[in-house]
Amino acid sequence: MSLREVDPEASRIVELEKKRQKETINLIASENHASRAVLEMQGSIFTDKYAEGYPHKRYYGGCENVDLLENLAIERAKELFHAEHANVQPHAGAQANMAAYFALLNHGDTAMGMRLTHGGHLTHGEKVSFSGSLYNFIKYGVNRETERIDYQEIEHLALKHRPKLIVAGASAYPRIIDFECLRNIADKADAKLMVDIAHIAGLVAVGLHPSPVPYADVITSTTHKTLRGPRSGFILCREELSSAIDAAVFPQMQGGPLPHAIAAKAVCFHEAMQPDFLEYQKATLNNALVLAAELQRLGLRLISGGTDNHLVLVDLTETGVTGIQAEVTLGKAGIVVNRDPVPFDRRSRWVTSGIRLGTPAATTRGLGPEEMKRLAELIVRVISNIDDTTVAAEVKEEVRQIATRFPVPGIDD
Ligand code: DSN
Repeated sequence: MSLREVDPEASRIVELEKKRQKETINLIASENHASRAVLEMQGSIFTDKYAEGYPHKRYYGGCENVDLLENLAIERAKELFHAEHANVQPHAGAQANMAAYFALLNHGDTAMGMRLTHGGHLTHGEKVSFSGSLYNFIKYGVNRETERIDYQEIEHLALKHRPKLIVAGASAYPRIIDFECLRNIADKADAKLMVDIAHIAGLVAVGLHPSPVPYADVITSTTHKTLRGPRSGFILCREELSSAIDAAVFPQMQGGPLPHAIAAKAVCFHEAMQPDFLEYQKATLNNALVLAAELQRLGLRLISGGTDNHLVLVDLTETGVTGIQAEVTLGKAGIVVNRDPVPFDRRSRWVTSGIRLGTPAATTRGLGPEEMKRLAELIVRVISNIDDTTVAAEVKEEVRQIATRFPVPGIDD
């Protein structure tokens, strides 16, 4: 029986979500639209299987096909990123990071990570996360003038605090990260280097962002952002750390893996090795550049003055509009974004002074530079008329007209 027949109430919510996705434009930098093939695999009968352990070393019978799929995903991840070892079992990015810490640190050890308010991530040592309560994280950030990562500060802090691990990578940082420089700092401080490429994995896979693989001891990632796969995570590492990483993922951190998600990751890595994936990533970058230039031309201030990657961080301080107001009102106008703190933000993390805009999802649907320019104009129009519900309604109708010209993979194909 179909979902509609079994559960009309839940099915109706799926239809509402399809309508929302089709009629709005998604500029959330950490989201994307997975292909029908990825969705099909994630909804496949591998959902039914338990497979604790690793290929050919399982705690359950009947794993011969899961073994084939997990090995396929592992080999593809290694090939895509030129890595020595891959673990494709983490359920998501936070779990990948937790396993990496379990493998590299003891409770109470000192590590370093980027401040959330400067673009870092909860699991890079924020107090409200397991990472900040289990470990002694020293935080680094961006330079107040350049709004770029302050590598001198990192070196100074690393030599002062002698962390066992330096964590790099970000959720809201629009610039290239210098992994070679971080490796040199880690070596001087006798620390290991971990890089979380959750946001930039798709760009790294095709060489449009320098790869951390030659420099980092461990690399963690999600698969659903620029990489455009299922909602999940994975870890890459040097061979010498493979046993420690594998043991940290299972049995230390997780129980049974999600074979349907591993299967969908295999498809995602395959798609990322196809020539059109490079073209997609180039278009994502170009769209971000166009969006950034147009927003600036129209008077908005961008953190660090622009972007080198798939995202733009807008500082709304001078407009008097808060991040939460912008997120809510743009949402009413059909432009889906998320609020974000800007470096040295005076507002709370709930309210914030910024919004983060990303182009991966819109580019997947085929929106190009012309649409980015128009979106920038519409964003500025909404922000300049933040209390005017008529403006939001007018913009919503125009956004709906633009959005419905561009099919959503998995819905319209
Ligand atoms: N929540 C993700 C993001 O939006 O960047 C990171 O985990």
